[in-house]
Amino acid sequence: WGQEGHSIIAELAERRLDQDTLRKVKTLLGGVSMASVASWADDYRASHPESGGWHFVDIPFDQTAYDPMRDCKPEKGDCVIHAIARFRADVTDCSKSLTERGDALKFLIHFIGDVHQPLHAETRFAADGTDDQGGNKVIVTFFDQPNMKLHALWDTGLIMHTVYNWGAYVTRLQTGWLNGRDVSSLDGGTPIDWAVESHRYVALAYDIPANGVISQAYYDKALPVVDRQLAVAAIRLVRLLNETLHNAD
Ligand code: DCM
Ligand code: DCM
Ligand code: DCM
Ligand code: ZN
Ligand code: ZN
Repeated sequence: WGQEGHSIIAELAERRLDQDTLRKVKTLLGGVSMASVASWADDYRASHPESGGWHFVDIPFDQTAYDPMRDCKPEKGDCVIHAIARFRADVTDCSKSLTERGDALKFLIHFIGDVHQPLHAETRFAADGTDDQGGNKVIVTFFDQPNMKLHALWDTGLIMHTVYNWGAYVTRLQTGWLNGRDVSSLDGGTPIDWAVESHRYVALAYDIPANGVISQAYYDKALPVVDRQLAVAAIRLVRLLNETLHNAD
């Protein structure tokens, strides 16, 4: 996701955390909001290119299961599945400094978001063995915007076309997808389950007209998936933080 998506997930999560967990989160973050640090991992990446692979997992388009040897290779710079496991351990590791644990929390907030972006759980291989880097090499036209990467359509385009200010998207989800919904069956699972579930939406994401022009019909199909994935990411982030920080001091 782009900044907006990450802020939406973090803000929704912050509003749903246990009070005790929220207090610990605020200590780790030095008092600032979760939304304000939700894209820090992207800034970090600019000066630490070796962290680029932490943001996604390359389950091939035509596969349905995760294979760590195939999809999370160390030579590709690791993957989001391993990154979540590592930072989950780091956030309560008392041999680490408060700064290090705070950074681990910022990474967790970001990567639990990314694993829910369908194109961060996928890459599509061509016959020659090259891949499209999670839709980064597929170019579409989105209403008045030509030359948009399919990946960027899902990171930011669909969100920004719907509401310009991300805070309004938080309201949209609270009054829409999340309103009155029993989420107790949705917050379980492992990061692998979340990636495999994200991957189920990639056929829909690649169902683009031959001329590359995104239609209203595509938008109408895609937006409920964006809503669902943003909301579910927040719910799972809440569960993970409540559980991880529960017994920590
Ligand atoms: N813990 C934590 N934050 C701290 C201190 C401890 O998250 N400031 C966690 C780390 C361990 C557990 O609490 O999971 C017990 O830590 P210890 O063995 O240091 O008491
Ligand atoms: N990305 C991805 N899957 C890949 C490669 C990249 O999801 N196989 C993501 C990481 C960034 C975005 O796409 O969020 C742009 O990547 P880059 O800056 O490496 O082109
Ligand atoms: N914004 C919003 N809702 C919030 C916070 C900010 O809609 N709760 C908007 C205000 C800015 C934009 O998002 O137009 C970028 O804010 P930031 O730089 O804080 O992400
Ligand atoms: Zn992305
Ligand atoms: Zn990212």
